[in-house]
Amino acid sequence: MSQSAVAYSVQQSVASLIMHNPPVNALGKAVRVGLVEGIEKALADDAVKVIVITSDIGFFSGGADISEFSTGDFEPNLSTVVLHAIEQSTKPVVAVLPGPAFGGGLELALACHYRITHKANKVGLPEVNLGILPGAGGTQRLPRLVPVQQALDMVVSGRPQSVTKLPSVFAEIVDSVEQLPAATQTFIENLDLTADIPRTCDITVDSASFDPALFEQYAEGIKKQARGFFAPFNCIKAVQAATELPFPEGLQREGELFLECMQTSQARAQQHFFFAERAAGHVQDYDKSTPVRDIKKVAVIGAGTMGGGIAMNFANAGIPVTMLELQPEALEKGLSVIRGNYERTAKKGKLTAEDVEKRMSLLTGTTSYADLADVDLVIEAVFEKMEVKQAVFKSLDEVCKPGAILATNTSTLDINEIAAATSRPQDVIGLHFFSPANVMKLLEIVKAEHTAPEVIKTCMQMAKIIRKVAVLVGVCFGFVGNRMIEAYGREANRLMLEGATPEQVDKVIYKFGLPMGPFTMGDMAGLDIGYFVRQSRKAFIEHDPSYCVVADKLVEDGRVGLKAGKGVYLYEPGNRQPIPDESVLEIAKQEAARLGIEQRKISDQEILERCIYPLINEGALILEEGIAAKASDIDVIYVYGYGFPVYRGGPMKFADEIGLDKVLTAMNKYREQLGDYGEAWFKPAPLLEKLAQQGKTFN
Ligand code: T1G
Repeated sequence: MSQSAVAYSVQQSVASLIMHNPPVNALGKAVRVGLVEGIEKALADDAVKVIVITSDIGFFSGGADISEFSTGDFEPNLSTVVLHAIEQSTKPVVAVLPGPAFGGGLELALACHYRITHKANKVGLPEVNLGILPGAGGTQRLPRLVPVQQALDMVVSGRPQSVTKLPSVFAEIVDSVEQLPAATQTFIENLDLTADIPRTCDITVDSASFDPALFEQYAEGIKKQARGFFAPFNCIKAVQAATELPFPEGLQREGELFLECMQTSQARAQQHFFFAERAAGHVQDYDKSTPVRDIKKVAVIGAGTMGGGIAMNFANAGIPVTMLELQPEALEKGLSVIRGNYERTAKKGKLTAEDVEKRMSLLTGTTSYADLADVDLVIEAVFEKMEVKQAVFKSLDEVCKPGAILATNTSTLDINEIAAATSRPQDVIGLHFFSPANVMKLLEIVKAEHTAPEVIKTCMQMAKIIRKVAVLVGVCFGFVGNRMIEAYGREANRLMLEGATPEQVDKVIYKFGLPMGPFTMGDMAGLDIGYFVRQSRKAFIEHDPSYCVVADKLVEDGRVGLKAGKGVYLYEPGNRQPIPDESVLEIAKQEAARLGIEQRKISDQEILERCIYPLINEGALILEEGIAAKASDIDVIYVYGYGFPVYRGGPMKFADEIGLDKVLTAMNKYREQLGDYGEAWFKPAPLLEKLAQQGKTFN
């Protein structure tokens, strides 16, 4: 078996170990065994003078096999056995990288004595994104080959680097991958086989090459963006060890720090999320034989905030977009807002002036539906009112060519009803972008009752082209993300009635790891959004007289949030810093008295449980109804769409980690404790009850 993972051949005194473990040459057991066997064979063969390690697939290697982490097949001996055998080889070992080397893949290359690649290639140490750190010598060898600061940046950020930024790592960087075989041959021919073999482990980091305070300053510098994470700080300690300890002890220290990370719930959560993200793209609604429609021309209906952001995604991907607005001035405004967005990005150096012009040239405006006759995909982003959307779809149905995909960006309305306004419901789908649409990576793709499989498949693939993370969901109010957030917002408002302050609730949720608490988020988004949704949802909430009563009063008093300078909090002009406002607590107190709710001091733990567990419970109901195909899809939606901390894996993974029995017990406790309100909103989902009783998990 190991042979098929690493092919061995000898030609003109060169032994080649060619990794072949598609799709990314993950360094699973078969590859590790194959590499060791290959090295042993080459060392035992007197005819062999030089050893080459390379790959015959697109990647050099995507690193350790992450799926082994949860199966227990992962042996940390990649470093101590495999890479040690390579580095200590008495014959020179040359790594030839035809493609990217990440994680253990780059560590494998660093353990070789020479490295050759081509200038379009990228390498990286992304382990920190899995809640761990490079555990096969990467934190010890990289600082011996590049400046310590650059090593820190690579290890702590996990970001891939162009090889051209790492000249000291490579013996040769050729212009193109096609030149690699000849360049390798020439390199080997010119190799002085009598010279000492250059082993990275023999290099000592020059302590004068960096400020001793670097590591402490670095840890201080990442405090904000790495808030709540564990691994980034262990990454810094591991690189620091490379500058303070001899190689063997440094490797030992790296191993300790690696295992410390591997044992955390954060590592389990982030490794879960790695696969969850990819699993979202595996849907049962189509297969390899399902055709895909060409998307060469797109139209967006509505040039407002959402329409403009949506249009930018396609222009960024080089796809021409026609924006339709019936009012010429609204159209002009929409296009100028887009130009302004691009120019602001250019000012930050992320776009050139010609990039801006190229993107703008792809955007055209029209006030006439007739101009949409030949587009392949239309995305409607008009006012969130069913009659308005149905009128738009009726017009689209009349002008668009057969086979054009008609998508709505609605965030809550019933897409089956919108589809019914056309003669082609099979071509109607939901593409729910999150605001700001040109920034947020999440795209909820909503399949309606009659949506054709090829329309779903086309949209799932188009999402990748516009660099979105797509999750396929079903039709219900709010689909997945917004339906679950309703329970979360309801609880936050109810807790305020019961005596918690908005800042206490926000602080608890911020500490849990979300970017901001529910009240700060509501003020930023605008309290009027929730207000109008509640107006359209009277049947759903009328049995609960306390439902967001304070928020409703604030909106009716014109306090719609940051944009009005006052919402739940007050805001100084031009300043987004929320300022607590006693008068809001007074309103809560009066409303509580009117509703017969006794105010009390509420613990942080109760606040956390009452905001997060109903969110999880709603997720269980969504799974039961088949609105989401799998729990990990809900996790992807919450991490990418709502900033749920990735080191908790998403709401459903978080529930798995603390135990569904704990969630169920708490749901029943509040159901009991909160009387009619508890009876209305804390009824455990049958799926939660069943899995908890069976000792199972959502994922
Ligand atoms: N292990 C197992 N499976 C992997 C994998 C890996 N390292 N990398 C990718 N896959 C699977 C992936 O799940 C998907 O499967 C398919 O390959 C294609 O992936 C000791 C301990 C390499 C940039 O973190 O970043 O080394 O969904 O869709 O867009 O220090 O995959 O088709 O069934 O992402 O071309 C460190 C993780 C590991 C890199 C390719 N390495 N991978 O992107 O394809 S820990 C990483 C990626 C480690 C050592 C430590 C990307 C990619 P399926 P894909 P892609």
